[in-house]
Amino acid sequence: MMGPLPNSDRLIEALRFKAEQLGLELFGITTLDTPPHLPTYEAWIAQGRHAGMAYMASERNRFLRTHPQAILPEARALVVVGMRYPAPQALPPPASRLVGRIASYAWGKDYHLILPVLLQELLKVVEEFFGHPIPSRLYSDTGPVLERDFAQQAGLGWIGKNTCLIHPRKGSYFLLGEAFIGVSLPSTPAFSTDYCGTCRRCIEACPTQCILPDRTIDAGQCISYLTIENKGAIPRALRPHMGNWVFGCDICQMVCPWNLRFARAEGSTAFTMRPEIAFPDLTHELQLTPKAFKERYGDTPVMRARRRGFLRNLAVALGNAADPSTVPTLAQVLREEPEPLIRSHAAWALGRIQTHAARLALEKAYKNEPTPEVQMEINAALEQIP
Ligand code: B12
Ligand code: SF4
Ligand code: SF4
Repeated sequence: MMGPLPNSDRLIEALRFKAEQLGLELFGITTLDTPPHLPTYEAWIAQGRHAGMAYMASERNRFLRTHPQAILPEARALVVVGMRYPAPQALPPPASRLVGRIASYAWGKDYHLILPVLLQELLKVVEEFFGHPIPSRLYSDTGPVLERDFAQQAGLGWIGKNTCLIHPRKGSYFLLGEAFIGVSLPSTPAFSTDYCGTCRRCIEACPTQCILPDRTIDAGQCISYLTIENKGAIPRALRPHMGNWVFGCDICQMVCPWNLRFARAEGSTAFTMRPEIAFPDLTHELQLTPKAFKERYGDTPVMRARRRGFLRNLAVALGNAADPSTVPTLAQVLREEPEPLIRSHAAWALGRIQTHAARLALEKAYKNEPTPEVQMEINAALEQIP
């Protein structure tokens, strides 16, 4: 364990400079004290707002979020960084109604793979300064850490009503990462101003009205949760609100004045943009084989939904488009797709289309359907068709 540092200002400037070079536009340092809004997290868990993300409520998770020092006993400081991703408006949506929409943080290589590598590079500055290895632990959405609270403590921005960390001249399209390090460093000043003021745009724009008054989200209702973290069926009542979002949701950030003013079309230099995945062709991708899904999304965050969850989301988006031209594809998926979860949501989509052909497809599929849950969805869909 290292004691307080001589020349720490010089080290911090060198770290800030290196962070910029690596494309980490937000940088700060804070202590390993219990995060100030821990009670907000505890209340969120107690109210079951974490929905199916059971890991968020485990004993271990709650203990480590409360006692960050226990994550790495040698740690004496926390370096927090932010990597910019492209604004969702960077790419204009195609004219076709039959495309889905992927949240823009996922338009490239998975940040879980990028940020730890950049943090490792950044820490070389500390090791070079001391001339020997320094104990460290790196996270980016990969551990039991209240990342936004620490980012605000390290001065990276404030937490908006949409619960995102927002920088007053750069907006909120940032992914966060942290390095617990075994040396004491002076903290950068915490960010103490709340620039939301009387604005409520995010609250009003949220399609499922899941933004709560205490700057938390009712995750079980959030499109981001429903399309990424939720592993089972999407509640029927919420499906119509999802529009064409098939992985994540950017609405509460897209309407934020701080993004409208300051977001940039391009992400950090470290963000490898893949424009071709932003607006998936719904009928084409609903037929992706496991191999084709992996080839297309293998190194992107979309893998988190797996093929099963992603194709489920595509079916919901097709139901919301309700275009009769998609009946043959949906009917084929309902007959031939091995995964019951996808068949269920394809049945719902057919029920939304409401044509004679959609009814016939549902009736025909019902006869050969082996899974009771899918049969129930088919019945519910048939009830929707007058
Ligand atoms: C679980 C989770 C989700 C869940 C729940 C989101 C939520 N808001 O709770 C779901 C799946 C819905 C989700 C969605 C998204 N997520 Co997410 N998610 C997480 C995760 C793993 C934990 C968040 C958490 O602990 N939630 C519980 C709540 C209670 O805590 P919190 O959100 O951190 O909120 C704190 C503040 O609000 C603070 N607070 C409360 N009141 C007040 C008042 C004031 C004045 C202040 C200053 C602070 C404050 O207290 C809370 C507890 O400390 C973090 C990574 C991590 N380990 O932190 C990423 C993380 C928050 N997600 C991230 C991203 C990018 C997203 C999406 C934008 C992805 C997308 N496009 O679909 C959306 C955004 C939705 C939204 N508006 O939040 C980024 C956010 C970056 C940023 N700029 O803020 C993170 C930090 C991942 C990362 N490493 O970059 N996410
Ligand atoms: S990500 Fe979408 S659904 Fe979730 S809170 Fe924001 S606007 Fe609402
Ligand atoms: S839209 Fe308005 S209220 Fe919501 S986070 Fe942005 S500034 Fe705050």
